[in-house]
Amino acid sequence: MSPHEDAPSSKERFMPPDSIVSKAHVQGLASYQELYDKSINDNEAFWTEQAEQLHWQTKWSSPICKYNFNLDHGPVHISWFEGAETNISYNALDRHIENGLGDRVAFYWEGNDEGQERTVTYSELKAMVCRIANWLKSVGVKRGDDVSLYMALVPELPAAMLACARIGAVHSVVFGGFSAEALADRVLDSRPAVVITSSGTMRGPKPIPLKAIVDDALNISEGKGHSVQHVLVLEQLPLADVGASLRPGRDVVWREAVDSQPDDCPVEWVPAEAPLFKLYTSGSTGKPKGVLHTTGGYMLGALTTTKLVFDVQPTTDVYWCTADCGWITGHTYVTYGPLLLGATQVLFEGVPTWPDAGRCWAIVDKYKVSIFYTAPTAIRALHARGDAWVTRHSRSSLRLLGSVGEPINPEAWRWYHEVVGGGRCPIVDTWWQTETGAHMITPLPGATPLKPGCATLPFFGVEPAVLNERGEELQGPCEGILVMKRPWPSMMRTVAGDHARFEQTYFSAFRGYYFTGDGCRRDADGYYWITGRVDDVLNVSGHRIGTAEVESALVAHPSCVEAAVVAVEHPIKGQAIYAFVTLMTGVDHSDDLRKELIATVRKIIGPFAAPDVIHWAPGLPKTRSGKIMRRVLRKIASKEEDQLGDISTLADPGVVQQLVELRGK
Ligand code: 6R9
Repeated sequence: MSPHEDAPSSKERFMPPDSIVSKAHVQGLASYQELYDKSINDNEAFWTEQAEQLHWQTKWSSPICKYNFNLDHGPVHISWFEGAETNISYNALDRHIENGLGDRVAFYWEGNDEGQERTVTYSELKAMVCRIANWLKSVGVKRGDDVSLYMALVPELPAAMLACARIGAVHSVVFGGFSAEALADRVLDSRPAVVITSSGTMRGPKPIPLKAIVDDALNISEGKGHSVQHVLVLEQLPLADVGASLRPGRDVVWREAVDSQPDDCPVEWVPAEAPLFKLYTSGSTGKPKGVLHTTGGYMLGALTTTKLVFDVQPTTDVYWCTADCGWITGHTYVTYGPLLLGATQVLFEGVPTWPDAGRCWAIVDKYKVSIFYTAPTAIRALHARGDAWVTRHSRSSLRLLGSVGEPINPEAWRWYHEVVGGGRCPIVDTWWQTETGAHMITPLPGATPLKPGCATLPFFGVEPAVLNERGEELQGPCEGILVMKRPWPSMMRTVAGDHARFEQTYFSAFRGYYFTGDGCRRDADGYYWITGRVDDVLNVSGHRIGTAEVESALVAHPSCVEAAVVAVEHPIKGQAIYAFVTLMTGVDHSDDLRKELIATVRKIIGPFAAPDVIHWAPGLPKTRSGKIMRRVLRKIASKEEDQLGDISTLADPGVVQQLVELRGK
């Protein structure tokens, strides 16, 4: 038995409320189990039935899925719906309009500043998508060509993604917070002829000069041998205000180039396995890899998970996912899933703390948001500002909450549940990855009893296994490495341009399995608790401890708002635990507090997990998507900050110097 088996959190249960169960697509655990068993025992029948919800111009041939996961048997390959033709833009737009839903709101857009708002219906969105698609065609973009997008979260961004998909082009969205160098790397890898961007925008109080960054990136790319032919610029802020200029012959403004295009553009019927998009993501080594997703399977994964995990009722729900389209969450749960379902959603360009920490809840009340999906890092940041920012808003429209991106510590979970959700909204803690394309391990709101901090059970058709380091499958309650035994429709197909890297990263460590890179614990109820990346597993005196578990224990202390744990070498224990701790606003650090924090970890996990060092951290080094960069923390902890390597992807590189100064304090 794992030493953490009797952690208090594992005894807590939150049953699905009757009000949710009675309307849910999947009602009760027994229904989930029955459907899950069917999805595993007759995978073909299950996915065939689900796929009937979508439009296929040509049907697939049997079997629905062909694959090889085992490198010993030849190259790894995965294909779904061979022989079928479809188009995801048709399924997300035309299909609903043909069903009479053209006047339904697709987006309530809320800008960075209060008072900036737009409403876009499905018909209007389709017209916008067609105009962009016609412009793309006018500059020569064809099926299979790459297009890079570097924009803020305005309706034109998902519209541009759908425009690419409409004509069979492959989009590659780069988050509008990446630097010119990072953008150049991605442009050099996918070599697009066209880049779509905007002049610039505001993020909180800060102007972001997107076009100027694109210019810098394209200069770098040109110097390295790739010239982009066309840059389309949405004039969000006047060009002059953000120091942007247009390069004649290459750059055109949206108003002139796109607005005059026809409102209709026929869809290109593409094979189910036609590439839909590339999305660059970092691994533990090397430069970011272009995760490649294809059309048919991804479309089905996005649709079924959005429908069943968020239990979206398109006629009554208003759905809001706070992710940017620059991340996989924004691809699947902003652009594709909700539109495939015909849902109405909020698109928010700003940040949760601008102009104040109540912004999210003001938006929830304004649009009567019923489903809200965000990341633990945002939840902790809002928690730190205190309850009053939440409780001054009604939030009575909320019925379901979601979490994604990292393990959510039970303390943050409980705050989200009790304070944000008023105790009445289930939380779907969705575990998945850029590579998986869609939710993999997640509760279903009308079916799964919840345990705070637990991603619970596999989604339909997903067959996880837990391995030990020798690659043996563990049975029953256990702790080990999370792998997948079979493909699911929305899984990545390759690393763009580097299939060997795909095989090496995901299929070489354990033959016959997809390796997730995450560790997990399976409890006696068969629930999966993600313990964090296996590269972050600590081994203290022979005890395996997930960084996330220690972090979660630290955050359980009322003064601690965020914690990040790394291992440092220890002569006797092998590794010692070194914890960076961020305190609630207004709390001062002291030796007594240090002792209390250590005592909290001893109490929640056990004495062996007590941190040897507590390092006060006013902020933590994070990527722009909010993931803590433990690599940087490890260097600071081991006094090797002279060997930090590349920290250009940090959201705030200044945090490093602050941490060095606080060492030993
Ligand atoms: C969707 C997304 C993937 C990694 C993944 C894991 C962590 C994501 C999680 C979670 C615990 C959850 N992760 N969701 N860990 N519980 N609910 O975030 O994709 O950016 O590729 O990150 O994030 O470690 O392996 P991506």
